[in-house]
Amino acid sequence: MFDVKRMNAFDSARRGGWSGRVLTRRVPRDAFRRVKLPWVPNLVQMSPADDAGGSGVAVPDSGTTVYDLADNCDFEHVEPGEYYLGTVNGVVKYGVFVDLSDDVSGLVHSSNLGGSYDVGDELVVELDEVREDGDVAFAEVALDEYDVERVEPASNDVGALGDFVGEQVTLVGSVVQIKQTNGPTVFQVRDATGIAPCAAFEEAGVRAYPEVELDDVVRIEGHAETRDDAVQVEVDNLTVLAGEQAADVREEQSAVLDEVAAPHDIDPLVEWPALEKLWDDLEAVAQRLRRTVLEGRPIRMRHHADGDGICASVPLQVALERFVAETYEDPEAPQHLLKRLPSKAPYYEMEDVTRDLNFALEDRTRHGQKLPLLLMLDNGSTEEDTPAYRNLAHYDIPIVVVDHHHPDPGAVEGLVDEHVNPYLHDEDYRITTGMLCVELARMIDPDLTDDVRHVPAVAGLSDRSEADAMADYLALAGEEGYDESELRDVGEALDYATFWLRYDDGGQLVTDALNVDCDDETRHHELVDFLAERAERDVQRQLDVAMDHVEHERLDNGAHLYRIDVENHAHRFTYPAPGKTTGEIHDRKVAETGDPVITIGYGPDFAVLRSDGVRLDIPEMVEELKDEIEGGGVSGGGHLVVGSIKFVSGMRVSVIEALVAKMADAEIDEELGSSAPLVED
Ligand SMILES: [Mn+2]
Repeated sequence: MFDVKRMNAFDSARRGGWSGRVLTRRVPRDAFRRVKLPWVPNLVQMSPADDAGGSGVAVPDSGTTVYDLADNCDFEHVEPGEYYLGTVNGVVKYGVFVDLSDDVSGLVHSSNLGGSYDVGDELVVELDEVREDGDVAFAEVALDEYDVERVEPASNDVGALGDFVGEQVTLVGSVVQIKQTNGPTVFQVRDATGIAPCAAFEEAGVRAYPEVELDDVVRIEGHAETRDDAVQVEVDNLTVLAGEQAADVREEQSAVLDEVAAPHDIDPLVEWPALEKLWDDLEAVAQRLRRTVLEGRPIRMRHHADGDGICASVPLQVALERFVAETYEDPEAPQHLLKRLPSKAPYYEMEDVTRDLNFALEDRTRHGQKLPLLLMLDNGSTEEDTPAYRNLAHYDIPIVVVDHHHPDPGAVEGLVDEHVNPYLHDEDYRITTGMLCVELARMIDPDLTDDVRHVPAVAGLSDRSEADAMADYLALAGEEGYDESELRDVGEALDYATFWLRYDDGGQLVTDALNVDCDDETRHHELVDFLAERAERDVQRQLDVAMDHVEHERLDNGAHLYRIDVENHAHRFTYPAPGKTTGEIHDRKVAETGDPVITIGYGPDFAVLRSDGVRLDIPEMVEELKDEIEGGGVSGGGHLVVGSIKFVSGMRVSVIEALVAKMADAEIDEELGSSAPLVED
């Protein structure tokens, strides 16, 4: 029996001989690929180092490195001539079997063994031989002093998991969702290349790894499998990384994510200096939205329930859906992470925000999702939005606004994270939100371009934009086969569909009507014809009745005033609603008279106002009426010449009388029209 000291890291550490350095060696990513031990006869036949008195045990110089393989290392990590920590897992007559990792084991023949060992003992070995049958033999190495270096396999990229189905994989990344199913706990784990579901099973419906929280950096060892045609990792082991290790991962991945989130560099659909002023702002939003997707945060879109709002939100939704699908292995991710909803009011109402918040908190509880980012489109710039924003501020819900309504920057500043608005660049409503968001959608996914060339023209016509660029946008839509009347029909069809959809997003119906991500062009045209025809018929029906009840008077300033009781002299709860009915009557009277015209459509407790050629200031008038009509309960607003006002029904006569008196005092200004609803001084 040879008296060879049994050396292992623990013993030498105890004797002070171990440097105590535990390093992590990076192995090339390719090295991870798990391979069956190659059949290479006698390829690796090592000659032992200096012989220790014929024992067969090599005694190298001191100060050498011994590698400690992580459990999920494989034979790729074993190199001839290097030293490894092995653990005895079996003792036989002719030697001992050692494990270097879960997958790397071999025999140390007694001729290569210095001492006697029991199961569980550690010893340092080197590769001795790989036999023809694939069996591996090791030889013990006697070391006085050595450094232990930990070897972890390089982690896999989520984006390349599909190449490793059926194989062992390691992921390092952040947890972006923790969902408890009736079976396993599913952790959605993000690295710099994508997001993958990782299923860990404790017991049916029981939370696995309860210590893991959202945003933790984790290391997952498991197997890549396919489930419903998508890649999923079956977790064997999950470790939460802490301290510096986690910080390093975060930093490294964050830098890559910034690059991946960068918006695509696109050329605008038309050359338009006014739009160019907003380009940097749009790119910042594109970056923000892509980053939001990469971080696993849901996005909730709220848009004005009109043609421009649809033209803004639908292309963005499609672009984001495609980017989510690219980022996530889970094919259902787009429907879980993106929600688009119309807002009936031209601002973010308490009713809407309460629903959104409730929904977000429920998703967090039931599906372990992060709280969403709120994306406001074609509204959201004004003081009226701020109570809802303040409610969201109680939670981690960032707000991004893309709008072209006249903003109150002072009011929303500090509440919104990004705010794109032409008024912030000395431009105005003529750059519609649909025009802005088509470019934004293309920055997120440029492949969408062919689908959306006609959309800015629809948006511009729906919102009566008088932009110079409208000619270019109409020409662009012309190239796609749309003439102006068809584009107007698309806008009318959207308006009509949105009216009946009420609080629903309309899904495929709306994408078919707009012809974005629509797989059947014929259906699109037939649908638009049908909806636009119905819309026109309904408007005509409404006006046939209402026009007989329009009251006319001439105001002191010479303007025509038309009044219509939309509650009693128009069909209720049908298309068009009071606002549009009033607008249609107004447009007809403007065309008929060619003079300055004001139109009031009133119900029991509200009035809708439109004016052309008269310098009204509706928000100012509302403020005055609030003070002047005691007990009137007056509220409302809008823009200079388009707006609405609410009051208590018992005070209607007083409120409208006072309102008309103010209108009669207003200056005539032929330039000011409601076809340009948001023009200000
Ligand atoms: Mn708009």
